[in-house]
Amino acid sequence: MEQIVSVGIVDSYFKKLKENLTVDVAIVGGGPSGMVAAYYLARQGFKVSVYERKLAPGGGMWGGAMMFNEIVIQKEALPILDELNISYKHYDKDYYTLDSVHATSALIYHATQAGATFFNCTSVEDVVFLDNKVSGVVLNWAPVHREKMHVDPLVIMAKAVIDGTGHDCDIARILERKNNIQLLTASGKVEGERSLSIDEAERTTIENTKEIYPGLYVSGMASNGVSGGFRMGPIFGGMLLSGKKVANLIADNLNK
Ligand code: 48F
Repeated sequence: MEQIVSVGIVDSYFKKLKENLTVDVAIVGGGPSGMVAAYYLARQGFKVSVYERKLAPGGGMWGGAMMFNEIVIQKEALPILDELNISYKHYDKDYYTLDSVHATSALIYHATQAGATFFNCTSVEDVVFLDNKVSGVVLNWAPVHREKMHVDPLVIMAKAVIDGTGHDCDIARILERKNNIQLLTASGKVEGERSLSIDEAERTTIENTKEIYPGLYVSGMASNGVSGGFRMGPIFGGMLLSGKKVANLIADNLNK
């Protein structure tokens, strides 16, 4: 019995890892925008993997605002909630409230059910840079990073990479720092996030969702961080719509 359990886990984990050493789309960050992107891309038949450094995917969605576990969504994002069978209640004008635990777990369920493969406890520490294009991600265990252990990484090749790392915009920062390159932003660098301005931020999150360097796309809060947009607090419609937009952009480009 003891060996059946261990062999089953080791066999199935390494089969999964081996099958995902080359993917169509590598998504860094299992926040709401990354998971919505994973759902729409996997549903269209693309091979998608999501790397999340924490134990549980979900990013900033679980905790609502100051750990009051409710979030707000505006009406433009309702079609995504309806498609994913996520419940919401009308609150005021065009705004709705959702239980954040229900909504976050539903995003995880639908992304995995559509065929996306998640690797949790896994940090992306670099990108693969070939022929002036982002061509994959460089992985290590999140605890290796936390403990600052000197351990070399593994490489995943991908036709497209999404930086869905939220406020940190980790991957865009790694790319500009290590390769001294010009991103598709006003200064050619990561502009940095601005203070809170909800309506403006929700609009620009979607506007700033784009390919910022050949092979590297940004979604969610990372889009605003990279292009100098505002932050918005616990309203999540922009995150969901950004995830859908980046999935469509990548699908169009990969289908060309
Ligand atoms: O921050 P996060 O939830 O991303 P998002 O989709 O959503 C933003 C909102 O939660 C919120 C907001 C909306 O009102 O402003 O902040 O833009 O999730 C990002 C995920 O990326 C993981 C991190 O642990 C989090 O779960 N992450 C960050 N850097 C890395 C990473 C990395 N280098 N490797 C792997 N995962």
